[in-house]
Amino acid sequence: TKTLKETLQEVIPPKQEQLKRLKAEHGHTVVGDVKVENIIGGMRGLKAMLWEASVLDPIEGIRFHGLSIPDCQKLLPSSPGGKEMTAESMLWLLMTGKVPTPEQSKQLSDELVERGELPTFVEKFLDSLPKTLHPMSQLSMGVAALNHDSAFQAAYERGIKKPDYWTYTLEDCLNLVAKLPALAARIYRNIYHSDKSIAPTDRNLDLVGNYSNKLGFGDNQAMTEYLRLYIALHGDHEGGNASAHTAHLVGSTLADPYLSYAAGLNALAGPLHGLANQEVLRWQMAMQKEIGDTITHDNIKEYLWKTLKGGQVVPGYGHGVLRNPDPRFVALLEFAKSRPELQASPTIQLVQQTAEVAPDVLKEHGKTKNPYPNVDAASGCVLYHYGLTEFKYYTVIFGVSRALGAVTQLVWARALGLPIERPKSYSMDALEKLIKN
Ligand code: CMX
Repeated sequence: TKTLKETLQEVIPPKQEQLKRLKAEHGHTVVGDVKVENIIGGMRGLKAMLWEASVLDPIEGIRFHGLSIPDCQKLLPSSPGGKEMTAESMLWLLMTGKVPTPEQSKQLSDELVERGELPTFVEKFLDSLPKTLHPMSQLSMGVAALNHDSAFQAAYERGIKKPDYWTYTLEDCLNLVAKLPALAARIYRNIYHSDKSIAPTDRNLDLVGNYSNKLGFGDNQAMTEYLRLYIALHGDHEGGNASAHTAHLVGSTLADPYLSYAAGLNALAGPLHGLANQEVLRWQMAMQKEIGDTITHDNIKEYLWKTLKGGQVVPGYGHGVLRNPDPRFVALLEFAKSRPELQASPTIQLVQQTAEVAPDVLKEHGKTKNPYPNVDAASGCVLYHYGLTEFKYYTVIFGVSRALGAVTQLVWARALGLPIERPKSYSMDALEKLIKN
């Protein structure tokens, strides 16, 4: 059985050749044009990044190396005794473009478990932070601190050649993914349950099994399975989203993977991006409080209008690219539908009913280009039902997951020798001059 690194050693050379060919034969071929609206509209719609692992279709949603979410659910190995795909198998797919065998997925699990311990100084650092500091700030600081032991940074200082960059980057990336569960769980336990000790690492478990254990939910198999699905699904969402793009941009300066991903996490912590899953629960809870026990479509509609008329966005709805319900939202709700205890949950029912009403209200409101739910509309309610009720923590779980896609790109960017990112900017005066000419 080939390891992840050995598999990468096989798949990288043909891709390097492909890039060389594209550059030599088509470097000057025009594939699109730039409109003023792209420049002033956050580069929305501008196809100007290289990203191998996933493609987001506005209607169909995400595909990982061509595989849809249902394909991945069918093909990617699960953990022993479980049904949901593991984070390791998703990471393998993203990195190599290949579906791993169960043995390969298990081997990667074992390798990550070996790398999963936190340096003592990082533990002490996390323990010293105030409980009032947002969990996402703590996560980003913890990840940045891991760069103390960066293999890439040490090798760069020693002096290495460009073709060797990716192997040191891979080393850091695997260490980062491996340490994230311990880091993220320690933040949760420190802030919300500092009275009990954190479960030790179980060498027989996969990454998310250990994460669930350390969070304190290891006894709840359904919760652990939900976390596996959640973390695999949030792994990558094309290159242009704010967290992925940030990690990629910072990585292009040859800042090591820890610094690059810490930057990505800071982007994920914005309410228009990953923080929306925290915001959804906060908003749904406020709605529940206001409308009480009798939840009707009319009550929900009224609350939606109140939010919109108050000048706020409806969290969990809309998207920069998607123009249909997010298939990740669909997959997470399917999980909820498959379990009677989740079907009976008032929080989940409220989320489901909101999804039935909100699109029409948002269409009538007439602003958003996509009135349908995105992944954040559903991701928190199952966590809430199973007892992870501290919703300020939710984006941290997203952050554990999004590392899968971000590190994949860091490895590939170094393997392909991609340059430092440096787009050109215009002032408004310069744009007007350009338009007149
Ligand atoms: N509620 C109310 N208004 C919304 C809206 C929503 N859910 N979504 C978009 N709009 C508004 C925008 O604020 C914008 O208004 P202005 O013209 O006054 O600025 C208008 O509709 C057009 O926006 P758009 O082109 O449809 O959407 P964008 O690509 O600019 O933004 C997003 C996309 C996700 C930031 C936006 O839909 C939003 O704010 N949604 C709510 C927050 C959310 O759920 N974010 C999570 C996204 C997924 C993720 O990254 O995790």
